[in-house]
Amino acid sequence: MIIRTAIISDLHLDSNHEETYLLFVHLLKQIQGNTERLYIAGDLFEKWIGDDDNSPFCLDVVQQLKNLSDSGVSLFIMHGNRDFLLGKGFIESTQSQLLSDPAVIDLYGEKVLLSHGDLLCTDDRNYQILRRTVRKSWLQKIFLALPLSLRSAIGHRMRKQSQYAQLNKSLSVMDANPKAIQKMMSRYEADLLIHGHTHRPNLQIFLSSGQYHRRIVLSDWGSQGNVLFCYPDRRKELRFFSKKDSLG
Ligand SMILES: [Mn+2]
Repeated sequence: MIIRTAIISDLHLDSNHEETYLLFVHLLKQIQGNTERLYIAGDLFEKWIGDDDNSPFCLDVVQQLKNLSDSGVSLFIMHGNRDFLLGKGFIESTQSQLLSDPAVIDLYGEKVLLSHGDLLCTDDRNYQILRRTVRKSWLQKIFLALPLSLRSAIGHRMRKQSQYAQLNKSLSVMDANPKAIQKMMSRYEADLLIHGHTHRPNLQIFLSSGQYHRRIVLSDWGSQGNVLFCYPDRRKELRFFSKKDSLG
């Protein structure tokens, strides 16, 4: 039997996008029995306004992930910029483990740095200020104490504002900054960084302090899904797939 680890990011699951949801269900089915760990490197959801959101869609995704955990796949979740409010309730009900961002993970003896990727977009100063603000725990406590309907409305408005702000930003401002990449990798002494967020799938090899470093960027999901399979012989395989594709 093949043993491997799967890494995904930026699914942006939303009750309005059935196609992506079906790809997600397809992946979970395909990896059962042949994959020992699944890492979700942020933005599993398009939005998350609190673990008490009992909409049928949220409950269903939680159940799907719980079934995966029950089948013996270890599940690791990292916050993205859209779902950083995933909390204890979600982690407990899915039987997953919450990772810090970035997180050092051991992939078959290889030290790998996993990050959502928004921390690397340091050229977007306004975003970094917003990020620091919304991640303050006192602010999150106040937000989570509001009624769900109000949280939903606030989330919707913030999303609209962010979309509007993005219209005026150049593509390079919203990409990962090369210096920020090198800084993060040298701080954690890792020569492989895997992240998502920028929606620009990439494999980059670069020289830094006399050593080769690698960066793998996962893509976002839409009418196609994508998953990085990591094998014990250190082979990595980035697979783009549709519902018809076998991922065994
Ligand atoms: Mn993101």
